[in-house]
Amino acid sequence: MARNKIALIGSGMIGGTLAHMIGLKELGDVVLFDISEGTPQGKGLDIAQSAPVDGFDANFVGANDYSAIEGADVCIVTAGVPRKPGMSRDDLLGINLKVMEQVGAGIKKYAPNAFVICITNPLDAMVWALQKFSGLPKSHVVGMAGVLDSARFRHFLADEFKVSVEDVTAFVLGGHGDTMVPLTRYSTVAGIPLPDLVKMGWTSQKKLDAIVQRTRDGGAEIVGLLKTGSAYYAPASSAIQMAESYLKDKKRVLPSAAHLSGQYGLKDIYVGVPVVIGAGGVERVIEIELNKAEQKMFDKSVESVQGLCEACIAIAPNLG
Ligand code: A3D
Repeated sequence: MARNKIALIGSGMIGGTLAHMIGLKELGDVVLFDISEGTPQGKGLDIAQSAPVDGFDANFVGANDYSAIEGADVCIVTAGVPRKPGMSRDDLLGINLKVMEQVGAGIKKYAPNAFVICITNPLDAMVWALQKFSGLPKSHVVGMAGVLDSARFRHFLADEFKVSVEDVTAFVLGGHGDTMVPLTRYSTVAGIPLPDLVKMGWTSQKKLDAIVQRTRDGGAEIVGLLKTGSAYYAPASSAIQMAESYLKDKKRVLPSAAHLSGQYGLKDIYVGVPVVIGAGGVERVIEIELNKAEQKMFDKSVESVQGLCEACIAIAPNLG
């Protein structure tokens, strides 16, 4: 059986990390694509030279022409620009929307059967635009944010409780931005919901609130430290988990920016919700019940995503 072909559209910090992880996990052959000449070729060669040391078999091809992604099973899109300190994700909209138009055309022409995972920010608006520009089925275009936001939440919680990250599950809903909704009621340590852990004296409500806020600001904290760009290790790991669930038909339940067509009372919008990812792409959107306070936070988050989509339409009226 031939190996899977995974195309990485954008070979910057996340793209390079993705390529390395795909090799280490032997998920398939990799095409690194970028407009920057030499970058994808150089990274591909460097990673290929690590293969004999780490003992994995995969081909790594660097390219500046979309024809190289022909027939890809999965495309992971990071093309565009990341944030610098002081910038919000939304400040990237104008530049990255144009990039999505090119990427969408490239995927439409050469990899129309792929499962596409978008990472480019502002995430919820970019994945929405990418689906429209590419014309691929909505089940096959999804955005990565929830796995990362949940992972950040899990890390902070495990640190606070002094337990293994493996025993902490966390749920984050809504758009990938300052309005994201970490759901404490659905987040647990070995099945025990966080509000119960507060009652049990494991932590205080005040500390939990601070962790929720730190999760919301998780991306900005790293941008502030790095100064030259944004996070890339955890974003790459998160996208790999989604790709693996598709390629191996694992049917993982993962929070992802998915297209809604009536679920949660919303239409034609991408926003973070729990979904099942398997060989059919996004096979199911899971609708969970929200209490009043959660619904209010979710509505606010959705409103901000809608605002970004309207800003996209103002730039590219064909998206409307
Ligand atoms: P970076 O290292 O700058 O890589 C981006 C790459 O895209 C560069 O190599 C560029 O040359 C390339 N590029 C620019 N324009 C084009 C184009 N038209 N076609 C093809 N390639 C192009 O950034 P990064 O890898 O750190 O981040 C990539 C994106 O992911 C940014 O938009 C970040 O904001 C975003 N990001 C999202 C998350 C989420 O959780 C959603 C997390 C972290 C970063």
